[in-house]
Amino acid sequence: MQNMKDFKLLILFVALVSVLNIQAQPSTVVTGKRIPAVDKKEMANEAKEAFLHAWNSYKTYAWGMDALMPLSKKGHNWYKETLLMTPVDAYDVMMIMGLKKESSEAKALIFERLRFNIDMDVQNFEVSIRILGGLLSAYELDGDKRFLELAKDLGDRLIKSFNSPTGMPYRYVNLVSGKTSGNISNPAEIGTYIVEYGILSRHTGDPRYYETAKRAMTALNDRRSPLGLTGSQIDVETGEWKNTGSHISGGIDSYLEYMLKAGILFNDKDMTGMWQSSLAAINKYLADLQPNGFWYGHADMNVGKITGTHYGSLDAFFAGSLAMAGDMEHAKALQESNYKMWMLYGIEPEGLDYSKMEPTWPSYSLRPENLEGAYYLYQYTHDEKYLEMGKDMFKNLVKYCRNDAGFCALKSVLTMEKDDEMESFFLAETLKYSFLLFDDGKSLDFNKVIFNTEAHPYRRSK
Ligand code: DMJ
Repeated sequence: MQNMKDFKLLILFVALVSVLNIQAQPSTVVTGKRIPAVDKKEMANEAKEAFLHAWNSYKTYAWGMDALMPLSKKGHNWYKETLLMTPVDAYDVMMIMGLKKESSEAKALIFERLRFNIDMDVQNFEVSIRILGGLLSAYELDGDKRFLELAKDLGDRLIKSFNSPTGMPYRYVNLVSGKTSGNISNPAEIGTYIVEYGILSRHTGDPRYYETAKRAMTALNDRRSPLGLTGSQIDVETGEWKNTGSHISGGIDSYLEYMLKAGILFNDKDMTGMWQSSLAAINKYLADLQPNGFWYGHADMNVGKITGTHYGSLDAFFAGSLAMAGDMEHAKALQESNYKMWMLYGIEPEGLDYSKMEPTWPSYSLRPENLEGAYYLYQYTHDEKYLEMGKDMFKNLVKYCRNDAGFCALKSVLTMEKDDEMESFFLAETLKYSFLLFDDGKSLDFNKVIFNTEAHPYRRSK
């Protein structure tokens, strides 16, 4: 952001866009009374119905496997044996939505089949945010100690990945031998553990998990450039940067999110300090005010000059983080851009060149971040505009992605051709945030929890 004058102009611009916005339905005024354009109860029910359709399809075609393939109408596993990605990721949504029958069948499946004593290499980051994260929120919401026992068993296997000369974790770890691989990693896969590991420490009384995850984040933070930016690839053995491109997108995103969230969840001043100085650098060097709105671009971590105007569905998470950090003006402006990206074709593309408003990567993977942004912004502002945004996005998602056997990712938002994929995060995150946006705190109080990057909620400490 160049200066305050620019930013004030942007706010005026954003206000004008909001007034002229023809896609979001404004509230109607009838005989002096403001009738809300969004029926929250109806929308929460639609989100719940969508969840039931996704879950019942998983049950019918992919029961016991990691994920559903909604075009082939069969399931698939990520590795040689199942880790029950979908049931574990989706369990807390069932609890939150009050789906008793579904949650008890998922719970029975988890305790009957889930085990980690399997000789296979797994991706540390994905298994941590989905499985460890899901088991821990299941434990907090349900109270059954067996969830914690499974989480501890998994945590004790994954923690071996941090056994590198720098303390930053390898990308892959064998669940039995602890053998590691994948020394060229990225900030997200190095710095997205402290929330889950901290919760594991809290419930087991063993500080080792938290300390290990924090050491890795600190090692990464110590290697930021003099401008305060991180690159996108680093060798966890030598600490040498392999790619100095900086941005807020996939590969860096949840590392930023976890500094902010760990600071709040564990009242950790070191984390808050790291987040604040990272945010200052990001706002100084990556924030990009264009005639069509406010975005974050790409720059070299050592130069700090924007050279790439790429944004995308993953970047959209940052509106929620900005709001949580109290940077409301940037948060509101960015959520306007998020919504614009979504409505450009009716569904957002994975990648967008925002200077031309042209997709650089036209697929859609059923991602949650844009709806997550609307949910966060609504929680902090109670401005109905975010309900309207959420309603438009959700309705289009159902319109273009639903089929008779679940919900499908899209090969291209230009053609709306469906793809044979329904990731577990669609249930864990996309449908959870959609439901919570309209449920208005009835099932889960936003102010009492912090979500991990896979939308698993944990209680804030007193
Ligand atoms: C999820 O697994 C998590 O939100 C992660 O941080 C990013 N990618 C997906 C959803 O898009």
